[in-house]
Amino acid sequence: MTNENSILLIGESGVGKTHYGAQLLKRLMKGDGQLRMDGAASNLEPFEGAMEKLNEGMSADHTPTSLYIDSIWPISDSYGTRAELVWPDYGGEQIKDISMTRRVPANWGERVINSPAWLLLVRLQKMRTNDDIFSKPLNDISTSDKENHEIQISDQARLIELLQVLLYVRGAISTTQLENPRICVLLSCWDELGTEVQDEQPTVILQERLPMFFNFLKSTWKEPLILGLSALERSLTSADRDMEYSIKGPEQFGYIILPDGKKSNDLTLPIQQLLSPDSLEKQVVV
Ligand SMILES: Nc1nc2c(ncn2[C@@H]2O[C@H](COP(=O)(O)OP(=O)(O)OP(=O)(O)O)[C@@H](O)[C@H]2O)c(=O)[nH]1
Ligand SMILES: [Mg+2]
Repeated sequence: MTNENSILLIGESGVGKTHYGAQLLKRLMKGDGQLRMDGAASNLEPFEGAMEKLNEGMSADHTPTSLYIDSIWPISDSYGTRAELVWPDYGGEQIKDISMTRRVPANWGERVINSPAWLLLVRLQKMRTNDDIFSKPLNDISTSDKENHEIQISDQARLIELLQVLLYVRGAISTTQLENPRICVLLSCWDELGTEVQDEQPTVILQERLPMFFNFLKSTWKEPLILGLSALERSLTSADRDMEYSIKGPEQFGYIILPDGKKSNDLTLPIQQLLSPDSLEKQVVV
């Protein structure tokens, strides 16, 4: 099987991979976005449970750490182009392990090398930004807890480390900016960011919140795509049902934030962009 339409979905635990997968699957089946399901999908197990929970207005569980399943979705776009999308679900600890140990298991190595497009999910609410001279007087930083000072790299540095490890494995070391693999950074759980950022451009928010990572991304890739994602549109819990959600149906919820800050409720857009770049202008007009 060729990998030309596989997406390497990269995201640590809790960034929203499974919920996005489940919502995306629902949209593809409903078929009112840029991409739709065109044939029988296989290996849907990881998402079935999550879709059931969402139907009830509840959130789904954490994916078991060691699980890795490639789900295969035959899709087509509005121009009739067909593709087989390989969409994985896995326990996000596998990603954290790669950046912490700097070891890439053989099966991950293969995926990293073969996939034409990387989709990195980053949940800003979960990223800790360390104090530096801009947020705290230098005195406070240098005198704090010298004794049991545990050296830990910052979350931003860990993300950069991760991408560098993956690029190294792929052999994509270059003095010019990369065109391949294509990359899209999806700022997930956008609804958590509060109302003051709702109309901001995802690029601006990423630059503000994770400046070092943003600069790495911009200097490494020629055209990194940065979008916002709220797969659920609001927080759900695993204990209480959100009645409005279950009455209206989860497919009425969720949105993408486009580069210009506008909302689109077509959750298939990032995939469509990664599989056929150059078409965002066409999309935005729609
Ligand atoms: N507010 C809000 N919460 C979300 C959204 N998407 C997912 N969540 C919540 O975020 C948590 C983690 O989402 P998952 O999809 O399970 O994350 P994951 O990346 O699959 O995590 P692992 O399975 O541990 O790798 C869940 O409690 C979801 O309810 C969203 O768009 N908005
Ligand atoms: Mg999961």
